[in-house]
Amino acid sequence: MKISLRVKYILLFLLLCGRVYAQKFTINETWLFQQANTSATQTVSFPHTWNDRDVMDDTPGFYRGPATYTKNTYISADYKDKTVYLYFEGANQVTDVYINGRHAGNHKGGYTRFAFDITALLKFGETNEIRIEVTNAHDATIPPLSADFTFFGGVYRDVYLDIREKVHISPEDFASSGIYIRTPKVNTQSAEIEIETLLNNKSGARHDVTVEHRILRPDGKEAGKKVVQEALAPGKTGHRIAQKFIVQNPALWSTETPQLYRVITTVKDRKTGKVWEENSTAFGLRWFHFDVDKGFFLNDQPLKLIGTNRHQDFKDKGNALEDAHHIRDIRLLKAMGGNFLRISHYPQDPLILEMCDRLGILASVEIPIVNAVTESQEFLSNSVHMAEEMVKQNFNHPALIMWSYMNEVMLRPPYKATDAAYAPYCKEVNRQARAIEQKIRDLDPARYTMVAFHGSVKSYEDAGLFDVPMIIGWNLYQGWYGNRFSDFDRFLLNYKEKYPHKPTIISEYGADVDSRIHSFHPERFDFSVEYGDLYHEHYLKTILKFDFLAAAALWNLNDFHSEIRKNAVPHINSKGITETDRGPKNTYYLYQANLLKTPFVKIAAWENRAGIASGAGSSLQPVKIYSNGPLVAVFHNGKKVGDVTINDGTGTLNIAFVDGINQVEARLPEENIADIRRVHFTLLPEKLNAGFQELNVMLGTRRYFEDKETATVWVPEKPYERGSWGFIGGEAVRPKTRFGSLPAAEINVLGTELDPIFQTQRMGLESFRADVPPGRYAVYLYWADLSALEDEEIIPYNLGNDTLVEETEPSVMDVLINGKKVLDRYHLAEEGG
Ligand code: GCB
Ligand code: CA
Repeated sequence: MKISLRVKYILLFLLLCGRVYAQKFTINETWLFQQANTSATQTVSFPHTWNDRDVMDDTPGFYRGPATYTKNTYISADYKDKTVYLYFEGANQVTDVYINGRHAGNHKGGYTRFAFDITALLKFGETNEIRIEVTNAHDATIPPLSADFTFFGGVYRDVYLDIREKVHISPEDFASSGIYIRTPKVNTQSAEIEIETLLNNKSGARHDVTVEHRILRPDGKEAGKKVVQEALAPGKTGHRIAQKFIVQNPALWSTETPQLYRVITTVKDRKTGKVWEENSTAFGLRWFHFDVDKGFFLNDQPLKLIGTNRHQDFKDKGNALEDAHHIRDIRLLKAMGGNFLRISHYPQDPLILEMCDRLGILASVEIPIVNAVTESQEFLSNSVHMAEEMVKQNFNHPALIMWSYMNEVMLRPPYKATDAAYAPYCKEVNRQARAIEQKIRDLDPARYTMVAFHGSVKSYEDAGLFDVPMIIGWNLYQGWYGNRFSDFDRFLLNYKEKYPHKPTIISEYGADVDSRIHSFHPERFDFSVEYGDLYHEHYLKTILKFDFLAAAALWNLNDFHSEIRKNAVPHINSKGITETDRGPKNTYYLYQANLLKTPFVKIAAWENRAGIASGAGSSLQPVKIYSNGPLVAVFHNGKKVGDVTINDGTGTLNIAFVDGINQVEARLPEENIADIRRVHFTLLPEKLNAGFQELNVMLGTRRYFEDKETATVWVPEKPYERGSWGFIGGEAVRPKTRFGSLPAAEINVLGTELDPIFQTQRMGLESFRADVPPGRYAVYLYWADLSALEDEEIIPYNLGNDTLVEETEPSVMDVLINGKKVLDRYHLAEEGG
């Protein structure tokens, strides 16, 4: 049986006290699962999603509809005088629960927690049937409506039975902990702590209770204690108790010292002394503010916030992750040197903020209003409800500094700016933003609010959004979706001139990287590792230079599922600095080199390489090093080959690679740390007559491609030269977009995962010639008809960079080898699909 970390913690805590007042345990195992579109059933465990596979297959779309989970479980007679809650950490997206056939509750929204009191529906000392109905069907009344991430359906987080005494701390205030801790005044001398506790009395009798709050310092010493007496009327829920403390010489929470206080809340019967409930809540003492020109300050110290966004999915698992996956992600961010997390685009597993508290990472969290709103009161009230859940459920985290609620909400308005309906739509966006903003500020005036805009000042002026949130977040992709890197700087300076009094962060920036693709001529949309580096090198430098940018969160910590995408890795958004399985990309090392204070050195990943011989038996190849040291010593197959000077975290050195294994070692001389990487190099002879073995060439591209599974290296084309090899005639295909042409087609090539090999081609090729020595050779032709563009949905977030559909003829060709026809009028689309 799986017991999550937190359950262990809670049980341990209670066991240490020697008494059990409340039991909260997962009921994740053995649910009978059935999708509404099939009669097949399956036994599954939570976390579960029904879309882990169909979002990656070659059939467009994935199941979006209803499904049920059923479980028969024995509920002990020992619980008959208790209150039993069924508690969900999250299910996507509308959930209905039935206990023994009777409706227990409904919840809307796929990313917030919820709890139902199921006591009255249970049969104690008997087996009970729990049925959960969940649907992830599109629902115009619930955000998100559309987005660049996959809406996996299912009960994809833990579910608990939460068993309490009749008198207990309420989980019914929007499924919060029932304890709200505020720290309205904190400085180095003292801190004010206000604790608000909500009590339920679910019995038919009046109860007189004492409520004790004990504050424990990070070192475990008591820092204050107060006891109040309360009378709880029969059936009274949400009874409010407020308590104030002043703590001297507070141990401050910071990114360097993420130390946590705790409040121990004990509820006892006044007459008998029976303990109804005891609860431990972590909190931190810190203060912060945003300055329009100087950025962010924590405990009066300036602190540039640099970090990432994060999506909650993983390779082959969809969004159904184990706790250990969530924990690992925050560790990855910390190990990168990051101190900021934008929890995008929705509230995530409770462990995320818990880990931020413990590791010292400041955070923002948001509700998932993405791309657009529905112009209806119901959509707004669902959004406001979600905002209240978000705030109340995450209230006590010292790591959290910002609440957010709209992402690029003017990116895909349902109307063109010239339509009559556009102005009313803008007005409605404004009304909804103000309503949510007001709700959040009422609930929590101690934190900032933020809304993320895409790079169009005009759109957000149209919607009047500049004066709604306290902080403007910019999602900027200059040099990716269009234009050049320098337009990022120019955009920000123009904006700052126009809006000098608005605290500002970069809420997103990023470029797709397929770590199998390399290029010595990196360009926009080639998905190469090298272009990703150039992009992030430029952005990071600018971000560090502009003091008015308080924070920046790169897009994204991890590659994530976006079913509709057709890039180098179809169905995946590959702007992660780690892969979907969290293997680091070179960009991750780039950030480590720039942000880490501890000595760091890493050789760029590129294991399977090939190149044409440039001397006797070797080929001179650049090797990139990431480090925070001034100078890195580099060794090749045991011999020192040079010292690399590091600038802005990187340096490059040419090494004469030999055919076969090349061991590269990079060492920081002072620190006694080193990195070693083995490169498998295929040396291509200058003239093919000298020992030719194998050649894998991609046409119409300057990219290299590593097929990591078979350790096959693909090299880019070159024009034919006598004695060597190459193409004769034709032109590289470059699909046109509004922002210029692309180096590869955006097409999901079916039946392969090596899409980039197929996504480039040379049209009108006369021949491909290779002057090989006489012998017997195998010729493999890999091809796809890239003109066979389907009529398809425009990706809602390509920021205008969609491929323009052109009228083209399907490819039909004859293939001749050494003048002999082997294929006659071969019709690619018909033969290959
Ligand atoms: C954005 C969106 C984010 C996308 C990202 C991208 O601006 O906020 O959801 O995934 O761009 O990669 O296009
Ligand atoms: Ca494919």
